[in-house]
Amino acid sequence: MARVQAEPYEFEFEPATTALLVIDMQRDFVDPGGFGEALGNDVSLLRKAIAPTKRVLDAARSAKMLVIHTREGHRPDLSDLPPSKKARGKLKAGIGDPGPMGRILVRGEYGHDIIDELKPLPGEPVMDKPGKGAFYATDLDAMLKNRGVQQLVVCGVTTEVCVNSSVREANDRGYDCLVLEDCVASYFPEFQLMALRMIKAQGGIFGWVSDSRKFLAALRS
Ligand code: TIU
Repeated sequence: MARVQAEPYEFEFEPATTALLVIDMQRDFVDPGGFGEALGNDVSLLRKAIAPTKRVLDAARSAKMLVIHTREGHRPDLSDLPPSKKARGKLKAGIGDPGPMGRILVRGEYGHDIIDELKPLPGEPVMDKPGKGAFYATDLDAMLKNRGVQQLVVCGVTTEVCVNSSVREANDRGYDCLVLEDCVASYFPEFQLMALRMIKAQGGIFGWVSDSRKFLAALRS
């Protein structure tokens, strides 16, 4: 059993029944010149999560933990894109339209794929998800249950959107989530702070919060 210093209290986990979930570290959100930046966001805020997430990813692989990557995006025919999601924001170039890195958030396009720094290894599941939450319209829950996974260590972007949605979905399905605060990021510093506080408040209403250094120390000991 590994023990991580965390808030609101210590997080205990068995690496064999814990998965690392890396959420939506896609070029369109994280890389300069992508969709996120085109919307006026400062992607350097998101890029701070890359190096610590890489260290966590390497350690999880060495510990033989299950590693699952997610990508937000849609089928090329957009048949799984709700009209409400397409219309939201009244964007000139929105989901499905040509963007700086191919069609925006469309599967198979360059911008939709995971950044080079955190490239999945062969054999690591990559879950394509049409929503913000990683459980909605995916087989993530089945995949975790089939492997006996009960706990999740969570990295990725953005903290208040896809990370928070996924952690809430996981919580309702009976998983314990540990979110590593330096491995998740938001375009909005105040949302980063509050999204993490919401998870760990009220005795860990949605889960636990720690950081990469404490997680790595727990895996080493
Ligand atoms: N992955 C994810 O968080 N998708 C978003 O659209 N995030 C925003 O913060 N917009």
